[in-house]
Amino acid sequence: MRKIGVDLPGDLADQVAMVVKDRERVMSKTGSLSLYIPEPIARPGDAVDFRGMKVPPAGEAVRPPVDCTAEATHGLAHGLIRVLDDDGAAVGDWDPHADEALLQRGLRAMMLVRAFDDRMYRQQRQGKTSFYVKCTGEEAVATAQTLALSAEDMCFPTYRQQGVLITRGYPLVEMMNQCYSNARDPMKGRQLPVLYSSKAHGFFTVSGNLGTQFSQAVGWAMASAYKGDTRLAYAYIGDGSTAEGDFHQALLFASVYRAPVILNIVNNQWAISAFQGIAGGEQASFASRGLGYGLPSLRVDGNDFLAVYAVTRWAAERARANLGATLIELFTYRASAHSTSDDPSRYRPAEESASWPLGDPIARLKQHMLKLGVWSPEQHAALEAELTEVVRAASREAEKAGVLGVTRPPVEEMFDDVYKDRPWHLDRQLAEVLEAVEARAARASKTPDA
Ligand SMILES: Cc1ncc(C[n+]2csc(CCOP(=O)(O)OP(=O)(O)O)c2C)c(N)n1
Repeated sequence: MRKIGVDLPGDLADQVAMVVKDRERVMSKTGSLSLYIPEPIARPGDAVDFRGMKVPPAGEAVRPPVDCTAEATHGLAHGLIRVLDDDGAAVGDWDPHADEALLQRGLRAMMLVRAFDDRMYRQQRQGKTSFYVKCTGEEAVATAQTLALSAEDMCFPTYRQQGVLITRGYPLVEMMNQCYSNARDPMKGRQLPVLYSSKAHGFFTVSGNLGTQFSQAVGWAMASAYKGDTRLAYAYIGDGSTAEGDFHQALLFASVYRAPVILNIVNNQWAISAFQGIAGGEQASFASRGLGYGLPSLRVDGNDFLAVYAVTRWAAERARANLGATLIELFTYRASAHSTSDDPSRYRPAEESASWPLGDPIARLKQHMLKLGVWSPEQHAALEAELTEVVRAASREAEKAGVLGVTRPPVEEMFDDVYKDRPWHLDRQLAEVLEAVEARAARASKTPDA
């Protein structure tokens, strides 16, 4: 490998060597300039082989003091913080020593999210909602992080963090009313089904425009500090969405003003059909992007509930001590389709999800609890049955207010909650809408029965 004048740590040197080798390969083939187009390791029909993926042993990562520099997190940004080992034991510096109550809450929250997702996915297939997004395989991300933070902290989620709302106790019936676009839809028909919002639960309105969450969270966190408040912000972005400019602007502001914010990249390997390499994940870890902005940056096994919980506590402690922002990459796998509109069998092997080397977050926490002797297979089966019933009951309740196309929010509420005082032009539009509705009803009443 060509010498570049500085001694790089092992991982980074490997990555640089890979890029240089690749360039040499391309040049030798053609003799002229060409572009490199990243390709995933396997496509439908190919054998799945994750042997090339580096998975350091659990417990290996060192936990630095919270007042460390960004440079001190170099190894953590390129490595992988793991607590749960293959036998389900919690090991190493990052073990948060969770008590039994926390383990129970975590497992319940993750299982409830999965039960909710499974039912809503089926409801979409039955035509009761137009659209749904699951977070299967990623349940530890939103639940562990929310349990690690205060209920007062402000979340800026994407559409895949329904686990935040569920962990904070937002009623499942309300989520379903929105998904069903029925007469009790709390968003009154002005949002897509899964783009929830709840001020009371510190859950900022989910935006369909990717990447906005990061800059909004940093601005909110700066305002919190400016006002002398105690609340911090936490935000989410997908691996694909880190390619948006908002990501970089947010990191810069967060770093310069030491905003009390936790910036989370959920690297679930796929951005619909584009694999993470298209957003630059082959060249360097997503977490390592924070280092260039002077932000302490951590890369964590996103399917390890305890590791996710521990890194979030670390980042929160930093933020609350006015030490500034932390960038966290949650390394995970999107086990389900991107959404109900997607068909992953068109772009990745069907077995890829089951072959993910870091397993399933629910199975891993369950294994840990069984090992500790605080859980049993019977309790697990009973909880699964209980949560299925909780979700079914909520669904029955929501369906009383109708499902997609059967009822809808009252049209006269269409312009509410947009401005504090409704401006004249919206008053006029409302009058026109009501007139049109009345005219249609009058026409319908005059139509003779067929
Ligand atoms: C600004 C913008 N560009 C494109 C889209 C279309 N889009 C919706 S989801 C998605 C993929 C996002 O992938 P990622 O950020 O990795 O998050 P994930 O869905 O995997 O959680 C795209 C391209 C959008 N909604 N907004």
